[in-house]
Amino acid sequence: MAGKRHLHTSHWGAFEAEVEGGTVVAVHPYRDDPDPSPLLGNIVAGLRHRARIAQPMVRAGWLDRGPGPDGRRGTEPFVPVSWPTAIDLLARELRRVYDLHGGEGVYGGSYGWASAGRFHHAQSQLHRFLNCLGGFVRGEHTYSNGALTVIMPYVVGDMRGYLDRATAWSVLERHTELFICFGGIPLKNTMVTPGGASRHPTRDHLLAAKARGTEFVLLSPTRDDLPEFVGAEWLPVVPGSDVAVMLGLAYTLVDEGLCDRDFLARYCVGFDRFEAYLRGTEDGAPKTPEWAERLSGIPAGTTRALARRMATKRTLINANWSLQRVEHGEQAPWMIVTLAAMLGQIGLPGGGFGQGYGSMGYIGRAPLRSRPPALPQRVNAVRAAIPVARVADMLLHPGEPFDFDGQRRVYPRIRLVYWCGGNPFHHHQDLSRLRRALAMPDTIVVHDPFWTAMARHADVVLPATVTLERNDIGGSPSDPGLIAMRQVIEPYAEARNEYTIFTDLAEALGVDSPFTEGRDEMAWLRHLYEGWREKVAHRGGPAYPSFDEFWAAGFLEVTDADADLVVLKDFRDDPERARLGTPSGRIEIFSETIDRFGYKDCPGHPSWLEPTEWLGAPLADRYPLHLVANNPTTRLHSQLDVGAFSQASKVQGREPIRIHPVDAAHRGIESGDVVRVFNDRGSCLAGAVVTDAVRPRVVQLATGAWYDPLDPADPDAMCVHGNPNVLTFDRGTSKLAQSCSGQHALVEVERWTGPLPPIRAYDPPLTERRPGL
Ligand code: PGD
Repeated sequence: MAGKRHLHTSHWGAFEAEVEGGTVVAVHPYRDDPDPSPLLGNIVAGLRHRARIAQPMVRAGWLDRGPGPDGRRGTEPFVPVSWPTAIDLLARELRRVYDLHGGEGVYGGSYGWASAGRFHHAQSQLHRFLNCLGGFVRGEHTYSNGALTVIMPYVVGDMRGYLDRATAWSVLERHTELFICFGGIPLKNTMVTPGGASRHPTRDHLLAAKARGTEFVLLSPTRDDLPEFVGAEWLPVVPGSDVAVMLGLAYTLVDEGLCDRDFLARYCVGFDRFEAYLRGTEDGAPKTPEWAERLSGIPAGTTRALARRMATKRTLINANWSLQRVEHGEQAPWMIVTLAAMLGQIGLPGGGFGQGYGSMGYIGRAPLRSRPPALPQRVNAVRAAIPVARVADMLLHPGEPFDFDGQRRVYPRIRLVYWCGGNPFHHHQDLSRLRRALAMPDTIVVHDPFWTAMARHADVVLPATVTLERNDIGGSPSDPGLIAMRQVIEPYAEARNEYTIFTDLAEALGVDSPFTEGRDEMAWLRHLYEGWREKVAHRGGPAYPSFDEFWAAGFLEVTDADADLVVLKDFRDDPERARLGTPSGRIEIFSETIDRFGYKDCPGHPSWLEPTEWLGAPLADRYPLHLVANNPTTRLHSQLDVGAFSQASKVQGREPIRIHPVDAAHRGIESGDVVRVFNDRGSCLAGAVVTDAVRPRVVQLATGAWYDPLDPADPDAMCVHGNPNVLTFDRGTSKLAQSCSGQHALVEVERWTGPLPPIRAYDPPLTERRPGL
């Protein structure tokens, strides 16, 4: 007999958990989802996996020697302790740090995706708690799209608005004639939305567009960045050279009189400065298609022909966020807007530019008029903040100045790092350097359901529940489903909800009243839902059912959303009335503000700036392969790497690395071999998959295999599992955004002929029992 099914949700979509005898025996896609994510296949195995953290743990050295900088993090055994001991030790350490150093000594940036659920969202819980204690140093922007969110306000006056309010897929499928996809529209990425989606419609939109006759052009080093069924023309661009191709297209538009000069005059500023650059008046190098071909490998004739097609058809130019997660990542998004402005189609249905249609599921979906409920975080009394990806710089260089977005700031000296719901060993670059940085603070605290590498590098480790073990409300700002995420199984071992952990700590520190406001879990859910319902009603929106009715029904269809949006339509209709938030009120192809900053790595107009690591760099003589370290197909980031779907993709237990047949043959590598991938920063093992879906001289190794150092005591140790962030470099995109540039690195690959080290990343660390704790 089948078990009882419970509706629930995850960042990769809604599902039904089938429960029998108190355990989840199967996970089924939500019945109304036309294209459910295969990542659902990872959930069941993760729930009771040995990699779950069973009880609070304290690093033996921290317990014995007390707080302080320590290079032994990640190597010493842990001492299991009771919850009262853990709360007492941690409350005393928090009190010490806040008394001596204030919130400026606490890094609570705690970047990461955590889990779906509006109340138990780990970072929101942490931030609320730390704000009750006096605040914390923040991380600004994201690893996902930090370069984009910093540059776009200078160009179009806002960014959040354009991400949330991109032209709708429903409009694109009806109007776009030519869809230029820099980085493609990989369906794997569109499966994911922070907070989860109840339906995944992107495949259907692409099918509808194709059926209507939309032509697709894919510029990417990997062919499967667009599904085969759209029949795209693949231009296998040299990684990191997209901006050169865009300039070659722009040059053709100017050279052949295909530019919409009226649009540029009416809606933009600074095109003259950019045109001078394009023609080579400044640097003697006209950015012709031939010039672009030398950098990108795309034949000049192809670029010219494409520019002509773009000028005659309703054209949407989309750049995925991967293009801005590289050195000088600000340039591609800026150049996309410039190209679209030159075509004069911005604000028309199906034309103009897009940023991230292939990066995240919510782009192009109808935004709700009232964002779903969220836990209020209170006010942070600390002003200090860093660009989020500069965390290792901050820990290694306290007191040193750095440039960011036109400001000169100073890195604070951090004594305590508190991380909930993120895994820097997944998301950060140059992991040897990160390990050295994590030796600097006095104390590191981590809450996670799993023994991630970050948990292993902490001093106090507290086991968190997963969503199926707690009650929550699931929803996202661009999805029509609000889901009652009812608890369906008991917490694993001694795992607790973040809210319970922080409530206990808040009590011990005397801030329970501002933290809890007297509510327990269910009272909060009721409070958040009812507050949202009232807000919707106040705005004149639909009358939604009461919390009790919603909770009993399990699902609410939210109908109050903006459908069929066309981005910048208002601006096109009346650029004076709908002025942009830029200094000129227009699209800024040349930005006086950015120019004034005087950053060589981000000048006043979009430019080709040669990356340090790409196939055209001198370093390519030693490391001749370009590594694309992109987001994975078989899991969300590093989440549930232990799951069945993720495990099924591994090659001899290692993360698959894709390599072109010519490069493989040259190195004597065959599919199924284990290979060593290396450069000056580090090395990892991976499992070879030989395929012509990657361009020659490109290898692709997704992020998310759990970091597994051969010798945990050696910060430079080889990762035996295939985490590409041992190879990537830890430098900001530029002085402007200082964002994550983890997508690219130069490497060499060789067959691994040594004994195959076991995978230990999923085994709990060594423990040392101490009586009475
Ligand atoms: P996740 O693996 O999602 O990675 O980096 P991020 O840190 O978000 O980590 C989330 C962690 O939260 C997991 O360990 C999970 O177990 C834990 N967790 C889940 N639910 C809960 C909870 O309720 N409570 C607690 N305490 N923990 C929970 C993602 C980041 O990586 C992103 S967004 C991008 S786009 C970047 N992409 C790249 C890239 O393209 N290339 C490279 N080289 N590096 C990247 N890093 C970035």
